[in-house]
Amino acid sequence: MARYTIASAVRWQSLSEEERRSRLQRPAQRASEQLMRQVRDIIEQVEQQGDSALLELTQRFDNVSLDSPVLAMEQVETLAGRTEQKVKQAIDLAYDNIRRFHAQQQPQTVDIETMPGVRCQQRIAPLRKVGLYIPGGSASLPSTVLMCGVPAQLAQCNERILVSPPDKDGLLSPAICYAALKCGVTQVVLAGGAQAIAALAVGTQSINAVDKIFGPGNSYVTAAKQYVSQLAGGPAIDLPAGPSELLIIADDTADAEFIAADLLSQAEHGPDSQVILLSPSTKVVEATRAALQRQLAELPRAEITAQALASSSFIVTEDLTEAAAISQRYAPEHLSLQIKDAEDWIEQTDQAGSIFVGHYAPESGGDYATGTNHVLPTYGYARNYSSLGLADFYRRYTVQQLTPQGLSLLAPAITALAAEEKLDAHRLAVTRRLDSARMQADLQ
Ligand code: HSO
Ligand code: ZN
Repeated sequence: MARYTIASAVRWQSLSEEERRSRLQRPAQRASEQLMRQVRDIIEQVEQQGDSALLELTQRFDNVSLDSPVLAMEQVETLAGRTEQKVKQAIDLAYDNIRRFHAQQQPQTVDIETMPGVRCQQRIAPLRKVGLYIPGGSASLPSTVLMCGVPAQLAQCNERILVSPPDKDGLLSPAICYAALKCGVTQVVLAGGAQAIAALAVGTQSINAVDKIFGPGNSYVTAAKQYVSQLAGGPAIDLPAGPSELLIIADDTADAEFIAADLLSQAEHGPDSQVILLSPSTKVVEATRAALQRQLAELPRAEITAQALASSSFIVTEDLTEAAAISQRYAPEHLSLQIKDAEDWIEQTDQAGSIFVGHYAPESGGDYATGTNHVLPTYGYARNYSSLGLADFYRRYTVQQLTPQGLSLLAPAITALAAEEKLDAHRLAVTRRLDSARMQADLQ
């Protein structure tokens, strides 16, 4: 049996501030200048040559030659029909739960009178055109189609364009096609990487430019999303994305085999995934390290997983309160609370993208089927960003309506503030109305 290096455990109290910081540091993430330059060249090429650039770049990077970057809907249907029955059923169940949970997230409209005659509304409107990026290759993820596609469908975004890199036959997996059809995707584009993001951002002969781009991707995709979101009139993007993370807090009621299984499930995403275990129980930490050693050897993706584990942390804390404070400081993408009365700890550990409560909530449950979204803030952004939800597929706008009475009630405040800011035209836009015969008549 292969032996892998599992990082050794450390006691938080024995670490200096410097060591603590380095323990909780994410691997450097800034896109290198070279990567940014490549991404910019690709985007410019797509901007100038449209579809033909897309085809050429797909040939270069994915090694497939296509006639068109668009996969015809009939083809999508044919491919979807090849989905195994049990995969279809799994997608159906996941779809239902994700739909149920997201349907309840309808953003609030507001319609009130702030003063008599002063009506203010907040209205919402679906984004018209959205792009859903679905990674391909060894990380081809039909579950991500659901996470982006279901809320787009619920919000009724008019155009929902799925882009994903083609496999070696120039196609997409049956499961991706099946999930795409369930979500009522309106167009399927065979393109990956920065070129796919470019097509969504600037449009080509056969692909419309979109208002917002969703979905995770590799460093090229992430850099391209950042780049296009800064273009004048460019699309919005969902979240700043980074490698996956899982932080587990466990006490001596936890089962080391469960903890190990969860840590591995997140570590297998890629060598740069980060997993952290915090526990006041040295016994639990050591039992988990031993379980990892055993379980890891059985995994098909053991090599990748082991690389992620080599940079993971096993930290012994004074108590659960200290563990909670460390978790808040790290702000993980996923937080798992495998402790007694776990629900009571949610508020103290709320700086996380998604929280898994108790011994029977594996992180993979949320990845696929509980109903929550798996597109989540990483890299500490759980402090200031939210998990993907229905609201992200809408925009809000406001409306105000004033009666003559309403305007006369507001007039003293508006004119005084305009005078204070020395913006005379602002003040006059009010007083010219107040002084008008028309308003005097309407006030009667
Ligand atoms: N855990 C990933 C999502 C995913 N897992 C998709 C499996 N498939 C997000 O961090
Ligand atoms: Zn996962």
